[in-house]
Amino acid sequence: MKLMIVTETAEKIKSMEIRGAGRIARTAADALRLHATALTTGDLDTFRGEMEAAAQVLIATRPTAVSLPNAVHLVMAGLKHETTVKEARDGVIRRASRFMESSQEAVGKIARIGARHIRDGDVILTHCNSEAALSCIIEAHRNGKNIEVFATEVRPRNQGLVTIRTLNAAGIRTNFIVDSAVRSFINDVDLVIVGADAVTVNGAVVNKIGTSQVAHSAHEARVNVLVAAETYKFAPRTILGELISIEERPGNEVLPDEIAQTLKNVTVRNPAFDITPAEYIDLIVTEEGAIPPQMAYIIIKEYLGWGIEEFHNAFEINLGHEE
Ligand code: RI2
Repeated sequence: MKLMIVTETAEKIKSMEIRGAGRIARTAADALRLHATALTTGDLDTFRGEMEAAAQVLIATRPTAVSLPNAVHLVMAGLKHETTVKEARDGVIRRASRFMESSQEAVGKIARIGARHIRDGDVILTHCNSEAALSCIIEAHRNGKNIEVFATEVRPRNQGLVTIRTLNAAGIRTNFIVDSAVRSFINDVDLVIVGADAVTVNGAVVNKIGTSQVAHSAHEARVNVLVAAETYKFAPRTILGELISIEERPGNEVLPDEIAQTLKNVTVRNPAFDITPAEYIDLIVTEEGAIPPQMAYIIIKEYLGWGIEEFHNAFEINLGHEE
C-alpha cells in the first residue's frame, strides 16, 4: 500500500508513459519525495529500509538512462547520516525538490548555451524526442534566427511525433522523415542536435537507437554534431570501465505478435539505444557550459563529485594491482 506511488511510477517509466531521460529522473525523485512523506514509521532503520526498497524499484525500471540512478542517489545521499526519521524525511524531501528544480533550470541554461551554436539560416536535424535538444532549437528560434528542422520518425515508438508537434506549436518549419532517410538529406543539413541518455567518461554518447547512424552520416558529410545533456546524464561508474547496459525492449514493439508467431525462423531484436563514439561528436552542451566530448571526465569529477580517487576510496580499489 505504502509503495503504491513508487510502483505506479515504476510501471509508467517501464511502459514509457513517462519517458525522456530528464523527465524519468525528475519523476523518480518526486516519487521518492512522496514516498518519504507517506511513510508513517517512527523507526529510523525501517524508514531507511523502505526508502532503499523504493529506490531499487525505481532504478530497476529502465537500465540505460543514467539520469535515473544519478537522481535516485542524489535524493538518497545523506540518509545514512541523518539521525531521526524527521531529519531523514526532511532531507529526502529537500534533496528531491532541489534536484527537480535544478534539473528544470539546467534545461533552460542548456537552451541558452546551445542556441548560441545555432546560426541564422541553419538547417538542423534532430533524432528522437529530447527536451534538452529541442530547448536549444526553440531558443534559437525565439532569438529570431531563421531555422528549419528535419525530424526523424523514430521507429518503433515514434517519439518523432512528439518532436514535430512541439516544433509545429513553436512555429518552426519542420520536415518529417523516416529514419532511413537521414543520409539522403544530410547534405541539406548544417547541424545535428540530439539529446543523451548517458555520457561515458570517454565522451561516448548513449542515445536513442539510430543516433550513431545519424552521427556517422553527419561525420561523413562534415556536418557538426551537438549533444544537449544535463550533467546528471554523465555516468560516473564508467570511470571504472563499467559499460552502460543497452535496454532491449519487447519485439512486439517492432512486429505484432500475430505476425511474429507465424515466422518461426525470425527473431525480432529491439535495442532501444546505441552508442556514438566521441570522435563523431563535436560538442556536448551542459548547463555548466559547452565542452568537447573528450572533457567528459571533468564533468564527472567537478560537477558530479566523482573522481577516480573517490572510487578508489569507496571500493578500496588498488589501482594498478587489479587481477
Ligand atoms: P531528454 C530519450 O529516451 C531519448 O533517447 C532522448 O534523446 C533522451 O531520452 C534524452 O531526452 P526514451 O525515454 O532528457 O525516449 O533530453 O527511450 O528529454
